[in-house]
Amino acid sequence: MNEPPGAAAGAAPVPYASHAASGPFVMDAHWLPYHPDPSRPRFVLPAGAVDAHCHVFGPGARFPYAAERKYTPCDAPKEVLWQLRDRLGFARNVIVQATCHGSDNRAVVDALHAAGGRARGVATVQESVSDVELRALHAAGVRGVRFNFVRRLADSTPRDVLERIARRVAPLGWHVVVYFEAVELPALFDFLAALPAPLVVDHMGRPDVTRPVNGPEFALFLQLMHARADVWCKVTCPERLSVTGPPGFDDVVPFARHIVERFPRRVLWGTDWPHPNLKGHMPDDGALVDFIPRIAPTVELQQLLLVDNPMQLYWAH
Ligand code: 0GY
Repeated sequence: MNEPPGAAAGAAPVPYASHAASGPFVMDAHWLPYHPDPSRPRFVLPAGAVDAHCHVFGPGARFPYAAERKYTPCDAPKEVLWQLRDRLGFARNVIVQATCHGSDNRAVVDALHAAGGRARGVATVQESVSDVELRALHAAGVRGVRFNFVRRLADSTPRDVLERIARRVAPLGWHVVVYFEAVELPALFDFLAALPAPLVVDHMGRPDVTRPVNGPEFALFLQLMHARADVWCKVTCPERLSVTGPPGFDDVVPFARHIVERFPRRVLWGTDWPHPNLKGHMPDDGALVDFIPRIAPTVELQQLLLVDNPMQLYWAH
């Protein structure tokens, strides 16, 4: 991947792969940086396709990583995300606040302002956030908040606080993005089923894909999808969930395809670039795009997954 198509005349292009943290930060010793030169996918995305789960990291020199972070990544700035978007054939991005930035949303907001309407965001806020701040986030393009229940990533927040945040953002037309692992769902189920805002679940609730797709663990996740009509699911991260691994991530296909076919109007897809905290293998993002037709095998399902659903959730209001 060479020049960033959107680079301003005369400005030095940001190299695709710089792969270091900047400012006072040093990336973690075993950090796997994003792929240095993703392939152009064979699968041609539908016009207007949205990468509905990706992040920006820093650069740390400009947007410092949070003191309470659990990891220090390599910088992954917005200019590189735009290069990836164009290389893969996406039209738009949904940039999700990553835990390494805590509740300081400046890197995401900066990216949204720079995106010319081609990006929306999901923020992390504390209960102390003011209404003025929420309105400014909305004006920048934020349409949701993220609650992270994965303890290796974020300290826990009391549920009554989360419930009050959900109640405050719902009138803005926002939703709550929730990230949890399947083993936590039994304890979270009633809380999630009652949260007073639409829900978007990251990475299918992280099923253990060594368990049967028709077994009780995945059935509980499907029960959550059935429990309310405003739960959406990101059928993302085969590279994170797979035990059989690349190139096919075959063990993830039955789970994702089941959700896509059962809930075609409530699914989203994203790259998860720059793929934080992967161990052992960094995917080629082009190959990830080529995974899509295996989980959404028809043109109609692909149009819903990649265009209509994310546009409804992020660009309709
Ligand atoms: C993801 C997954 C992970 C990290 C984060 O915000 C984050 O730090 O979401 C993970 O480590 O599983 O969706 O990016």
